[in-house]
Amino acid sequence: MNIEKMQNSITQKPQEKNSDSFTSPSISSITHPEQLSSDVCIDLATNIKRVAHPVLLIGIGASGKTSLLASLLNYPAITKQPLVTTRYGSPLLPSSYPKVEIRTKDARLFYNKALEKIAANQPQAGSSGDPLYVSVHASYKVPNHPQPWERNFAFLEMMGEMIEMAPSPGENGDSFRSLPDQVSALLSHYEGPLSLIFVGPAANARSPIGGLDNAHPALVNAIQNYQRLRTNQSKDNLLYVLTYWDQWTQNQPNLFAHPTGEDLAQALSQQPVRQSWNAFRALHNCVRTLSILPYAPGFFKDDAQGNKMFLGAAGPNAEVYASFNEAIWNWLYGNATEDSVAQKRLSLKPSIATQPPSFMERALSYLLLDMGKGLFRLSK
Ligand SMILES: Nc1nc2c(ncn2[C@@H]2O[C@H](COP(=O)(O)OP(=O)(O)OP(=O)(O)O)[C@@H](O)[C@H]2O)c(=O)[nH]1
Ligand SMILES: [Mg+2]
Repeated sequence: MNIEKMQNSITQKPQEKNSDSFTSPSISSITHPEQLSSDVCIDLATNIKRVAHPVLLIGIGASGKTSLLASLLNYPAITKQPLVTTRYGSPLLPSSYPKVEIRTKDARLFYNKALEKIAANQPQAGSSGDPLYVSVHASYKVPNHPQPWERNFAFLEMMGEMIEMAPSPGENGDSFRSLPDQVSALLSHYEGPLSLIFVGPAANARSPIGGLDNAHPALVNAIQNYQRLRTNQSKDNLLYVLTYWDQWTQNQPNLFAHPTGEDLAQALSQQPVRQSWNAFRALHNCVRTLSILPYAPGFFKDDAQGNKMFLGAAGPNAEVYASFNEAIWNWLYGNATEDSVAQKRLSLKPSIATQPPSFMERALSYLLLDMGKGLFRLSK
């Protein structure tokens, strides 16, 4: 296995020259992100709607959100014929947003440095630890079309601690922290379809407050908060990403690369994963599409201190990691084309598409196997 090559691969994403570095966010900013006035919440939702399609990544600490985003952004640089190429996109924040210049700089730094930070096991987010929207301009290569299809995405980068269990029972009367204003602003005020990715670990996520047993109840709470706060959910597309798929399928390369619907159903039926999976599935009558994807961002290795080192989505399983990322880029393409003037859901790779379910499919209430390679759609 050529580890050096894989390490090189993680530095290949085109990087803008910027020598700035992050400072670690303080604990209080993680648990108390900057509050936004209702006017700023509305401005934020309106401004993002003008320039981008929002993608909300939600999951607890160490569930794999940042690794997923870093791998997704690195995918074009390490894949032979990528579906998509990216660059940093248009500014997303309204001028009324507190410390708008610093937050915009943080988001740009994230775009440029996410992968390096993951590889070095260093904290992400910005200097404050507040949730960020990272602007990513994507150019999709459309078969038989000379011009690419272009769209700006606003990816949420948030520390999972913000939605975990509150340290002392009774804080705000809740066991869990509620969603920060940066997220609830979009749920309450964004008119138009959102793409939501709920990140549920299949195995062993290391969380400051414990592993899987805490991850899934916190995710249930976040899903219920989505349900409670979201005003226009009938247009939303939701994806449950079952991360740590590599750990769950350890030593079973075929299962890792080619899971069937049954394999996936088995992984989802384990406690405590089934709690968040059931909460997610319960939204099937309310939203536009629900999908499920087993996922791993790339190759990890324990270093001498026992820390996990991310060595990139290359190496012997490169094609599998690419297929995971392609499934997500393709899903986003479908969501964003439907969201654009065309109002028609398109697919670059029909085999990994999520189309709205047909009448017959709606009559069914179990997992539909939608593709051989990763993205499974739920019937509505
Ligand atoms: N084996 C394996 N390890 C993973 C996977 N996803 C993430 N990790 C590891 O878990 C660590 C935490 O992942 P992150 O992507 O930082 O998790 P996060 O959800 O962004 O966590 P917060 O930012 O604290 O909310 C990473 O440094 C990796 O070492 C995965 O799918 N498989
Ligand atoms: Mg993170």
